[in-house]
Amino acid sequence: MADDADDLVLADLSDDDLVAQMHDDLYDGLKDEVVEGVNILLERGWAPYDVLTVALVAGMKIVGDDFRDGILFVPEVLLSANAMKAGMAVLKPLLAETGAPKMGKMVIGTVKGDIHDIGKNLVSMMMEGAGFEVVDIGINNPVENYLEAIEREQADILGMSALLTTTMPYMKVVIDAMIAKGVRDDYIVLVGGAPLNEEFGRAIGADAYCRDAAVAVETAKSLIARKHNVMAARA
Ligand code: B1M
Repeated sequence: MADDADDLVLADLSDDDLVAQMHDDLYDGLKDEVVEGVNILLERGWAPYDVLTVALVAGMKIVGDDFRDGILFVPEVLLSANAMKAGMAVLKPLLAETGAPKMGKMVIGTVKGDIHDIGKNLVSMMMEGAGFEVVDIGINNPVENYLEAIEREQADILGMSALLTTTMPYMKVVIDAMIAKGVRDDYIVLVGGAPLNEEFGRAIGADAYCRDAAVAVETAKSLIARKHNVMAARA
């Protein structure tokens, strides 16, 4: 695949062929080529969100499937993840550039024991693009990090991400600690990550499970609006 890629002029490809090639390049962890592909699609007038979902997220899905099936291994997937991040870095300022008024503040982080951050970064980007202020506390966060950050930042929303079935129960540890501290109802708690589902979100006491970044944005908007309405009614 790499030899073919050497001869290939990405800019000469049709949109469909370019997207297919970008999926291959993402699979092969070819960071520069992925970035070049992103720039070409943008120059052709693609919306940043479409580049993100059609070229990058869909490509990463192929990587994920082959990782699951034992065709790809951690080192290869790391290269793909780095290529994905490089492509996302080009899109980040464009997605955040909507000039929308600030909607609220979210602290987001991946839970303790878990270092997956691509989905969390994508949620952060989309939330910023929708006008939210986002404070990203990174990966592998123990409960203390979350509690300290939401208080320090006076956040409206706490977002937690987990990609492993072994780390997703830690979200409940965080929510239980919020309850014990008497601050649970001061925040909207949103959770997400591939192994979660709605039932899990309900069972651990989150306000909502978000299937993807777009759902996270819509859910955050509607729950923030509801919170503002309740506060206005109380005033
Ligand atoms: Co990991 N890994 N990984 N991995 N990895 C998975 C998650 C896995 C499903 C692969 C598989 O087997 N099919 C599997 C978990 C199995 C399970 O728990 N049942 C797995 C495993 C096993 C592991 C290791 C244990 C492997 C090993 O070491 N033997 C290890 C664990 C390390 C650790 O965390 N302690 C490991 C390591 C890695 C890499 C380091 C190589 C790399 C991470 C690089 C990085 O993130 N910087 C990696 C990757 C890339 C994956 C896959 C292939 C892709 C994840 C991803 O980035 N998806 C993944 C397979 C898969 O998910 N199909 C896999 C793209 C991303 C856009 O989607 O993260 O789902 P996602 O985010 C979405 C939604 O879920 C949602 O919105 C996002 C955007 O739409 N969302 C939120 C996510 N967080 C949210 C938070 C919110 C709201 C929505 O808050 C409000």
